[in-house]
Amino acid sequence: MTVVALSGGVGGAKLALGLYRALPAGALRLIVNTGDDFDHLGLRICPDLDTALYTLGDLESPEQGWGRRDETWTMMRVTQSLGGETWFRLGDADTALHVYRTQRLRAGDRLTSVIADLAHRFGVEAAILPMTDDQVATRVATDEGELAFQEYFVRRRCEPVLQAIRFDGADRARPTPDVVAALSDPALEAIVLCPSNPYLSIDPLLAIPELRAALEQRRVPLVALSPLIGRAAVKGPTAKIMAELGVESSAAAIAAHYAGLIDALVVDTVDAADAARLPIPTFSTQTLMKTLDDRLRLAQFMLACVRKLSR
Ligand code: FO1
Repeated sequence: MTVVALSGGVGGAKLALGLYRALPAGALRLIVNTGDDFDHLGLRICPDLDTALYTLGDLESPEQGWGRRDETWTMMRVTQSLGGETWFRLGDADTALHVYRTQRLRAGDRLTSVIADLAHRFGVEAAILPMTDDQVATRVATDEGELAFQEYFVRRRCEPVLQAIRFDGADRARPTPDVVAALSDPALEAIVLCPSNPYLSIDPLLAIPELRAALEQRRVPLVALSPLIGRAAVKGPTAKIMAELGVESSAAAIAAHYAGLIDALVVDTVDAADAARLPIPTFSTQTLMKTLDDRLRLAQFMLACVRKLSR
């Protein structure tokens, strides 16, 4: 039995960890957004992939969710003293991973095989799959002009008013053979949309034509977990972005955003009444993931919902 989950960064990785712990070794195939990836200080940075690697490898920084725990910051401190850029915080151990990956990519290795080797090194018994090995770059149109994703998200802390989002290269990008294989695996029993920001982190995945088509041609249920609890996002700028996009920050808006794609939506109990009125099956439970047990329980709940839909 296998399960495919689609994820972006920190929020999605929480559910991914729950699924990882809930499933047998090797059963989870995590398809991860690469639209946030960028070249910085001469290094190829892949934030959502690294958050997945560190989180499933039990190496992530619990305070931040991204980067590594027990980090040291000599490289950043000396970079600062040299007048280099330090707005994107790179710890020393994290930087070693970026140097290693950049070297491998420059040698011609596919991102997918570099990530697979790193997952193996970190003892991760799940497939962590870049959505594509091609170049896709999320770019954000704002009242200050168009910004590259990390410029907007980290350097400007999402302060500019967001007007539109585009995924440069997505229309030409191909899903990797590993992603296509995971979605056509006869042992596949469920597809889960993790609670990453739909507009910034899940949409890049859905913008790759053959990936979206593979999802639409699925023979198993596809269930999404809403990233909102009530009118607020659990973490990050989702509610602000939805307001700026003119979208009501509600479970109904999430269901509408994924309309035609998902078979069911899981919402928090505070949204159960709203969700009951939605045109698709909905399930409600406590969706705030504070502890590891929260992550495991929510993952088990999502898989139980899939079983109900599969009957
Ligand atoms: N996010 C921040 O808000 N500030 C940072 O300095 C930062 C550094 C960073 C370094 C490596 C990495 O893998 C992720 C990092 N992130 C940082 C998070 C990252 O920008 C976001 O997690 C994703 O791009 C959005 O999901």
